[in-house]
Amino acid sequence: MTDIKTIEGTFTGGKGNYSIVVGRWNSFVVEHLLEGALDTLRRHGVSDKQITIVRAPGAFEIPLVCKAVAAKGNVDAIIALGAVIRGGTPHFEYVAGECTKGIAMVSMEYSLPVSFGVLTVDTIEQAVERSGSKAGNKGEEAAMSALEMVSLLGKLG
Ligand code: INI
Repeated sequence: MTDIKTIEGTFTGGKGNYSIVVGRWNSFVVEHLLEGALDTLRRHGVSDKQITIVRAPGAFEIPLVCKAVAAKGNVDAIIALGAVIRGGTPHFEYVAGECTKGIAMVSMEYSLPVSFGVLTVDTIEQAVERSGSKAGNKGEEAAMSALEMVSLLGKLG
C-alpha cells in the first residue's frame, strides 16, 4: 500500500467529441482501422453524434487535416488513421516521417490528444495483421488512447 496520489484516465463515461481523420490511401486496410476505432468508441459509451469522420487524401495530408480540425474547435480528441506501406514506394520514409512528426506537432500546438493510428509497415501482410487479424487493430488501440486521454486531461483540468 502507498499514500502516493495517482491521477489516471478511465475508459468509461463516453464523454467528449471525437474526430477521426482517415487517410484514403490503402483503404482496404484503413477502413478496418476505422471500424475498429468506431467499435471501440461505441462500446465505451460514445454516441455517433459525438463522432465526426474526416477523410484526408493520404498519410502525408493527415497532419494538416488534424490541424484544421483542431483549429475549428469543439473536439476533445482526434484519432488519426492511415497506412503507410513500404512495398516499393520510394518516398515511404518521407511520408511516414512527416505524418508522424506532424501529428505530434498538432497535439502539442493545440494541447489536444491526437492518437497515432497510422500503420507504418514494410509489407501488405504486416498491414493486414495489424488491422484486425493476428496482431490486433491499431484503430482500436488509437481509440482507447483517445478515450483515456480525454478522461485524464479532464482530471488534470
Ligand atoms: N499515402 C499513404 O497514406 N500511404 C502510403 O503508403 C503512401 N505511399 O506509399 O506513397 C501514401 N502516399 C501518398 C501521400 O500520403 C500523399 O497523399 C501524396 O504524396 C500527395 O501529397
